[in-house]
Order: sequence, then C-alpha cells, then structure tokens
Amino acid sequence: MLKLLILQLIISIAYATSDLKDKWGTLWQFQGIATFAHLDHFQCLVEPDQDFDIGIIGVPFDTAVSYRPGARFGPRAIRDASQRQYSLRGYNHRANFNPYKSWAKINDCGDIPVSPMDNKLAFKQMDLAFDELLSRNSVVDSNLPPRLIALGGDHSVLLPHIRALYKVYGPLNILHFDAHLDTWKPDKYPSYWRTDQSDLSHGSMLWQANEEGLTTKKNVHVGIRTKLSSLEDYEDDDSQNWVRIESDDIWLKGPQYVIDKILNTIPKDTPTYISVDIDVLDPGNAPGTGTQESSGLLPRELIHLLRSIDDLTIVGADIVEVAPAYDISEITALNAAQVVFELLTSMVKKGKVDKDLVNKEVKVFN
Ligand SMILES: [Mn+2]
Repeated sequence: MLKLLILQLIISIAYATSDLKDKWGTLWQFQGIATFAHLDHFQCLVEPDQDFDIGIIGVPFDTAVSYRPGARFGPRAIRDASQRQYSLRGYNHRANFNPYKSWAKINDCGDIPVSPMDNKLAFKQMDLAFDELLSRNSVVDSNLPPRLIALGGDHSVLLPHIRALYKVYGPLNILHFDAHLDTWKPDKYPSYWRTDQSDLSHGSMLWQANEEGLTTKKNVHVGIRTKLSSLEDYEDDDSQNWVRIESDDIWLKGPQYVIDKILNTIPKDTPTYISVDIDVLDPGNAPGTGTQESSGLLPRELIHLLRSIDDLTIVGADIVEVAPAYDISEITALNAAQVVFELLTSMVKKGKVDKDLVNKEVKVFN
C-alpha cells in the first residue's frame, strides 16, 4: 500500500513538472537570458564534462586597441543581437541548411574571464583558455577536438586562438576580412616608448603570428582600405605572405573576382582560420566599432562572400571589434551575429574535420 502511495506521489510530481513545462517552458525570442541564438549555455572552461562540437566563446578583452576602446562589451552585444536566431527558425535559405538542426552539438561556452588590468596576464589567460577548450573531445568524434567561434574583443584575441589551433593542426591559412592590414611591425607605431607587451596590439597580431610561424604562405586579406604610411606597408605585408583584396574590388571587379581570388589562394582541404573584423563593413553598416574606415563592404556582400567559400576547411573563426557604445540601433551587433550564423552554417554543412589534418606530433588533446 505504501509502495503504491509513493508511486502515485512520484507520478503526480512528474505530471505537475511536465504540466509546468507545457505552460511556461517556451519563451518568445525576446525573452529569457540572452545566450547566443538561445543555445544551451555552459561555462565550458569549468565544465569539462559538457562536450560540444562547436562552441561560441566570448573574449571580452579590449586593452590592446590603438584608437577607440569598447570591444570588451562585444560578446554581450552580439548575443543580444542574435536573439532572432534559434533552431526553429535557423534555416539558412542561402545555404539550404539549418546548422542548429544537424549533427553538431553547438554550445554557448560563456566568456573567458580576461583581466582588464594587465595585458601580459590577459594573454596568458587567453593562451591557457584556448588550449584548455581545444584539449576537449568533440561529441561527433572523440579523436577530434571541438571547434570555436570567438566573439571579440579587440582583434588581438586572434593570436591566442591560433596559437592553440597551431598545436592541433600545424600552420593555418588565414582568411582575414578587415579594413586594415593588422600585419604592422610594432615599430610602425608612433611611440618612442615600447615594451614587449606594447608591441602586441590589435594592429600587429598578424605580424606576431607570422613571427611565431603560426601561418602558412596562403593568407588573404579582404576589404583593405586602410590609411598607409607609404607603399612600404604593403611590401611588409607581401613579405608576410599575404594576398590583398581591396575594398573597391568588390564593386570594381565584382564579387566573383573576390571569390575566385580567395579560392585560388587557399586550398580547400587544409586547415583555415576565418577572422572577421566588423570594420570590414562600411561605417554606415557598422558604426559600433573602434577604428572606422570609409567606403567598406555592404553586409550583403560580406554574407555572399562567406556563403561562396563554404567549402573551405574552417578549423576556427572569430568576429571581433564590435564596440556597442558607438553602435546605433544594434546595426553593428546584428551584422556580427549574422556573420556567426554564416560561419556556423559553413562549419556544420561541411561536416566534421578530417582527422588526418590533426597534427599528431604536436597535438595537445587527449
Ligand atoms: Mn582588425
């Protein structure tokens, strides 16, 4: 009799819980706590049992900027602006694919708790955090690490991410969407005062990556229209193995020229990192950023380019330099959230990474 009562009690509690879920468990898109695209949220750095295939990781760091700061608030702004993305309405009509309803377990991994006080410490934290996250096993294949899409943060957060990726895959091709080169030698900055740490900025991290041998000889800039000291800046960029596609090329030579140039430079089956500085867009479409340059790409052009190169082997990616204090009506953050959607679509649609690409000699994961 007692057993029966206990059973009835359990059933009634279970029923009440499911009743509550039916009544209150479904939120509209503008409700609830904002994770990226309403994905499940785990603080991945401290929850090693929560495996994932692709993680959205915030990197709220902006003390390596040379002009307007504020990108530390980028991850929050991008998450807020992503709220109309969710699995039920996640079908990407340009790709004929829904990345949220496929094989990949995609988590919002929260933020790396980066110091805003000490850049040397911050880079140490970011190096260790990316190493830790890439030391995990993906869900789809325990021989493969997960992949990350980082929400910046200023552009220097690319460096710890590709340092960690290098340990897994070896040298990476970099596909870099930006108004600026970001390959500047530290001595190109107008200051007498220099330290090792001041040499590492959001305009020099690709120079540093080349110094450390993290990149291949097949790297492409798209959207360049930066202010130059002279053509010597381009010679320095050439010597670091970059192909430059100017912002004006998208309308003077057309999108197909840009797509062909990217795909003729970067082999599709080798590990590639895609970095999108939101200032690649025209300031009219991305006012919320630190270092604006007039006459940039339209969002539709950037989205078309990203869709047209989705056969590349993307092992990691970022969207950086969203600084919401300068934004208007979430224009910049909305475009950044769309970039993440396009990158996610490409990564999931292409399938898991070929395990032969994992560098056995230097792999760090178990
Ligand atoms: Mn940049």
